Amino acid sequence: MDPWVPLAPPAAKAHAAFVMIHNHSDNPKTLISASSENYKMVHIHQSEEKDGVATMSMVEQIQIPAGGMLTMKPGGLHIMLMGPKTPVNLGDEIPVTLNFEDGTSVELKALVKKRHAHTQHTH
Ligand SMILES: [Cu+2]
Repeated sequence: MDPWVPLAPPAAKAHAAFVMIHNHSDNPKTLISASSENYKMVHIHQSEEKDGVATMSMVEQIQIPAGGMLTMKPGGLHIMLMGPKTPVNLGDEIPVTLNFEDGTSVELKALVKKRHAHTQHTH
């Protein structure tokens, strides 16, 4: 639901994508990877603050309980899109595929929007 990418400076070598994932099934679902044809590499990252310093670490997999929801947001879990193959502009829809452990996948179109000034994400 509501996938989006904050607009980054044109020279940015990576973009973050945020999405809310609802698990409507009766079984837990495990997100294991993400991909995009528009980027060279895609990782799932977790941002956190340690001793006042923002850091990001790679997430191997994330389980979403049956009937549960996973919320990605600035400063937390995000999809890291690295190495854009084409320029990214406001209003673009970036194709992102989420892959789950059970072999299913979900295709998203992440809308490029302006971010709020207070949610900085730097690399
Ligand atoms: Cu990241």
